[in-house]
Amino acid sequence: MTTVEERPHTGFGRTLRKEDVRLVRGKGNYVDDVRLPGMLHGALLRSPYAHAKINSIDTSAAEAHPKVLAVITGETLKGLGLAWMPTLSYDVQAVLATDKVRYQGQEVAFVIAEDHYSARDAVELIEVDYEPLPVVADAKKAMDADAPVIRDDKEGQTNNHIFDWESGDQAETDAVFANAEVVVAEDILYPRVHPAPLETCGSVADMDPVTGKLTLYTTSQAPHAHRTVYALVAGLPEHKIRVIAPDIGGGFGNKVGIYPGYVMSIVGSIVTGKPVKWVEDRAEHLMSTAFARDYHMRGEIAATKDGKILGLRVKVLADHGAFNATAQPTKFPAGFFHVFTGSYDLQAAHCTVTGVYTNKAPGGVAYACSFRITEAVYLVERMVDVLAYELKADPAELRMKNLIQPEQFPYTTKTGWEYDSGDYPKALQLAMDMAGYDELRKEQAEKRERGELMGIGVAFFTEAVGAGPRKHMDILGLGMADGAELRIHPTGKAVLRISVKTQGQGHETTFAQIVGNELGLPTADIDVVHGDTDQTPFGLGTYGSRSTPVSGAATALVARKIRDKARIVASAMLEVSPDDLEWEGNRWQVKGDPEQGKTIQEIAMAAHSSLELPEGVEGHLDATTVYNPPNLTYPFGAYICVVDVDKGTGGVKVRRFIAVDDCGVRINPMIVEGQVHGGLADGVGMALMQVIAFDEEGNHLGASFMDYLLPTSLECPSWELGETVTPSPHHPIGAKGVGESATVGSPCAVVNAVLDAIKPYGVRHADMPLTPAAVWGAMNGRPIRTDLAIP
Ligand code: MCN
Ligand code: CUN
Repeated sequence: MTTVEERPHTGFGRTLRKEDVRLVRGKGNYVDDVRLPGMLHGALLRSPYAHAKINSIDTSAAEAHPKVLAVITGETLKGLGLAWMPTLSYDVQAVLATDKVRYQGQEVAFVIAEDHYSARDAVELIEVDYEPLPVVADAKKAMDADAPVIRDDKEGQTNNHIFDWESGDQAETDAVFANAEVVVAEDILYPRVHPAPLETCGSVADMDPVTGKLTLYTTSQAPHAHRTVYALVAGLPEHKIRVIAPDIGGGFGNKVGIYPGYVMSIVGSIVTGKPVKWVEDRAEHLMSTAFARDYHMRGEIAATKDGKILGLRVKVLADHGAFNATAQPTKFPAGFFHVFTGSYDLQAAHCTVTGVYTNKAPGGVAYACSFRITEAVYLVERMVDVLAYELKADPAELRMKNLIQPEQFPYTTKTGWEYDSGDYPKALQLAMDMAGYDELRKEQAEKRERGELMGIGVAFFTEAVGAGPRKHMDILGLGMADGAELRIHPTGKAVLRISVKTQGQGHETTFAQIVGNELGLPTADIDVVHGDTDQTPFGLGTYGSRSTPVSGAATALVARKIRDKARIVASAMLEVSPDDLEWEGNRWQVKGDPEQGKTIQEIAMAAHSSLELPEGVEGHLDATTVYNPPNLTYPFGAYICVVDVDKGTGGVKVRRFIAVDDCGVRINPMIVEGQVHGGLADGVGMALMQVIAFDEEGNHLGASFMDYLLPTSLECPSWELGETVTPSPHHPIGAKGVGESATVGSPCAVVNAVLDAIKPYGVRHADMPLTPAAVWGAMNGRPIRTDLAIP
C-alpha cells in the first residue's frame, strides 16, 4: 500500500491529503471522542415556545435524580454575572433564559449528570411555567406597530429594530435611474438555511481546581478569538485558558460563534470541579446554532434598451433572529453585502439594509457566506436574468456585455471596494465553450417545440475573501491579522504553527506545501500544528475563506524569513558573502559555481552546530511573523447549469454543471477541486431543497434531516470543472481564497436554470428553494412563500 509519506512531494501540486491518513481510517479525534477521567455530562433544557415569559422553573425533581450532580438555571448564573454573554456583534445573548424565552430551542437550564442519558432524562423532569407571548417570525412584520417587542431586556429598545446601514451614492443612483431607458425591479428572498455540518457543536471543559487553568476542547473555527472572549467574560487571564479545537467534522461558518452550551460546560466544570462534556444532538443543532441568510431583498436595475447595465438599487430587510449574534467584522453590520455590484462595471449603485429582531434563532453569517456576499451575488445574478427576461436578451451575452474588463483592474466598485485582479470575459468564455453553449440553446429550442422543459442557467460571481486589513476589520476589537511560526529542526524536519483551524479544508497538507514551495522541503517533512491556543500564535481563525489569503501569506513570509537566515548560515558554511549566494530549489549555492552549495537540511544542522556565525546572528532556524493583509483577495468564476424540469410535477433534475473558478495560483489543485465540488453541492441543496421555515407560532419546521435536506450524489451531476489563473498581485504567492466560492456562485446558476426552463409559463422569478411544489406553483400562477411554512 502506498502511504502519503512514501510519495515524495515538494511544493504546489496535486498530492494526497496528509490528514486523510487518520481521517479516512476513522482515527480522527473529535470533541465527542474526548474522554477525561471523572468526566461528567451536561444536557440543555430548551424552550418549546418561540416567545414566552418564564414565571418559574422547578428543578427539584431533576435534582432528585440519583445520577444528577447539579441543575443550573439562569437565576444561578445571574449570581455569577454570567446569565448574559456578549455576542460577536456587540449585542448580548442569554446564556440561560431568565426573564423570557425568545426563540424555539433557546437554552433554559443545564443538567449535569454522571452519564449523558441520565442528563437527558433529568432535563425532562424540569418543570417550567411558561406564559406564551405573541410571536413575530416574519421579518416583514417585525416593525409593525403591534409587533411584540422581543428585546425588552435592552434599555431603550421599544421595537425590533437593530440597525440601518447604507452603501453607495443615493443621489447619483437615483439620477441614473431617473434617466434610464429600462428599469426592472424584483423582490427576491434568500431564505434562511443552515450549514448543517455533520458534526454538531460541543465542548469538554476541564477546569483544574488546583492550578486554576481551564482547558476547553471545543468545536471552534477560531480558537484564539474564542479564548479572548472567554477571558473577557470570565475575567480569567488568557494564559489560564487553553482552547483546543481538535478535528472538526465540518464548520461552514457554524462554528465561528460562541454558544451557550460551550459556556455551560465551563460553568459546569467550575461548579462540579470535574470535566464536563456537552454535545448537542441534530435537532438542537438545527434549531439553535448559527443559521445563514434570511435576507429579504428588493433589487432594481437601470439599463439601456440594448442591455448596458447602468445602475443598481437595493433595499434589504435582514432577519437576525432574537439576538444579534452574527460574526461579521464590526464596521460591517450587513457583512460584505456592499460588494453587491458583483462583476459588472456600473455607473452608480446604492443599497440600504435594515436589520430586525424576530423570534428565531440568532446567527446569520454561516454556510460559506463570505460575510453576506452569497446574498449579494444571488441578488445581482438574479437581477441580471430578470433584465434579460424583460429585454429578451441572452443571459450569457448580457453578462459578457457588462463584465468589468481585464484592463480595468485594479477596479474600484461604486461602493469603494478595490478588486485586485481578474479576467472575467475569459472565464465566462471558457465556461461557455466547455458547456457548448450555442448547441445547448439549440437543443433547448428544439425541446421547447416539443413541449419539454430544459433550462440553462448562467451565473458569474466575484468573491471578496481574506479579511483584514486589520485597520478596517476587527471582531470585538480584535484586528483581523494572523501569525505564523516556523521551526526547522536540526535534521531538516519542520513544524509550522498557524492561527487558523482546518475543519476539512486540508490545511495540514496545503500549508506544508506552501513551506515546501519556499524552502524545498518535502511536504511529508513538515508538520502543521493548528487548533490549540497553547501551541499556536494568535490569529482570528478560519472563516470568510481567509486562511490562504491571510495565514497562507503569513506562512510564505515566515518561510522566507527562514530562507534569509539560512543564507547567512550558508555563507558562514561556504565562507563566502551572502550576496554571492543564490537560492535554487532547496539550497543556497554560489552564483556561477552551483557545485558549491548547501541544502536547507544541511543548513539546518549547521545552524544548530558549533559553526561560528557572524556577529549578531542567532543560531537555530526559527522565525515568527504576523501578516496584516493589505487588501482582500477577489476570486471569481463563471458557472453554467443545465436542468430538465418535469412538467407534471415540477421536479428538477440537474443534468450538467460547468464551473470555471479562478482563485489565483492553486496550491493544491485537487483540494481546490474538492472545495469547489462541496460548494456546488451546497448550491444545489439551497437552490432546490433547503429552507429553515417557521410557522406563525415560530415553530421551527426543519429540525431533522428528514425535513432539512442535504444534497447527495443522486441530486448532483458529475461536475465539469475549468480554471483560469489570475494571480493576486498583493499576495506573496499570488493565491486567493476559494473555500466559499462555489457556494456563493452556484445557487443562482441553478435557480436561473430552473426559471429559464419554465420561462414559457411567463415566470420571471420564484424564490428558493425550488422544490417541486414551488416550481409547480410558479408554473401555475400560485407562487408560494417558501420561508413561512413548507408546502
Ligand atoms: N487552496 C489552494 N489554493 C488556493 C486557495 C485555496 O490550494 N488558491 C486550498 C487551501 O490551502 C485550503 C483550501 O483550499 O486547504 C481552502 O482554502 P481557503 O479558500 O483559504 O479557505 P479556508 O481554508 O479559510 O476555509 C474556509 C472556508 C469557509 S469560510 C467555509 S464556510 C468552508 C470552506 O472553507 N467550510 C468548510 N470549505 C470547507 N470544506 C470543508 N471540508 N469543511 C468545511 O467546514
Ligand atoms: Cu460565512 S461561513 Mo465560512 O466564513 O466559515
